[in-house]
Amino acid sequence: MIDMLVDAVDHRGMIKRIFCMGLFVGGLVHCSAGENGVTTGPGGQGSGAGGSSSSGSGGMNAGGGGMGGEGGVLFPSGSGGGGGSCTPTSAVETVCDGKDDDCNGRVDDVDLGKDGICDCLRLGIVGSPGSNPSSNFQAWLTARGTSVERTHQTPAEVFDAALLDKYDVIIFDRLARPYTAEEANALAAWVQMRGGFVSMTGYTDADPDFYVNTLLAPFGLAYQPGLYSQPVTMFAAHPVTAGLSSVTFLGGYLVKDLGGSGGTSVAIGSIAAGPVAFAHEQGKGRAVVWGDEWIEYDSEWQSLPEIEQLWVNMIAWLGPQDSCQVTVPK
Ligand SMILES: [Ca+2]
Ligand SMILES: [Ca+2]
Ligand SMILES: [Ca+2]
Repeated sequence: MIDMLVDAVDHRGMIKRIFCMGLFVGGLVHCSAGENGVTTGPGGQGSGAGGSSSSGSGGMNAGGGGMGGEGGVLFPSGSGGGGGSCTPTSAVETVCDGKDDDCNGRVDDVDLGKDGICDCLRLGIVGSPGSNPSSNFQAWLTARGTSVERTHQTPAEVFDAALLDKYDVIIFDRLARPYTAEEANALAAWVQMRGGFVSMTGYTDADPDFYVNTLLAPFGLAYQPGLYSQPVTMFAAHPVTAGLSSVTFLGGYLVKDLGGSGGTSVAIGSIAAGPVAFAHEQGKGRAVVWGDEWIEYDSEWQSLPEIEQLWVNMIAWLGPQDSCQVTVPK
């Protein structure tokens, strides 16, 4: 908790100094009541710290900090940890620089196309594309403003912290080899810090389909042998499944929660035989394990808008929680 004094305007328009206790990490500031029981804190008059995102008296704040209440509890917009000292440098966020340019409480929330995918996101695809055409998938990601790089299409490439640090979100596609426990631990450490990944499989109904299990080991999740083909229609309520009713699943695998990861795994999508999708949280990072690869194929993009919704949902959920958080369109 941090105590501070702020200027506020009373019902007669007089500026007075009131006492506030702030929990800045959570964006919460509590101000003691003024003489008429109504107080405003930083941002409450559109002229305090937080500035451009404020909206009128009464503690309602238009920024990312949420809604303020009546009677002295305010949720200022925050400022990337600056405790209300944010100075806007632009009316809208346009620069990927680790700073909250527009002081709305979100660092690098750049999304010029308003497509729900942050333009500052650095996305890596590890492995080769599946056997069906999927060029639309990569083109779609690039068109949404993210940087997209495909890597590890050959077995010799090094998988370590230096590679992982180049990306915010990684998509595991058709892998060229199994990975070592050391490499899997590097992935787990990256997730712990802030990384997010989605894994796919189901390419050939052969051993290479299970290479990715070597990387999933620290997360306690594993693809199970036995191919299934039926649309995924059972979804748990989760940010990744919002708006979904049926998603293509052709020659994919069940996913099993083996436990023991130190994180939390939740089944978010199932077919009649069992779960085929899990959402995992560990430290400051997240993962989605999806039992099939058809969600990357052009044929599905062209015919099923829910596939696009799934990807927007996944990337938004997997992206770093301390920056690049943009609004997902419904
Ligand atoms: Ca911002
Ligand atoms: Ca910025
Ligand atoms: Ca975008």
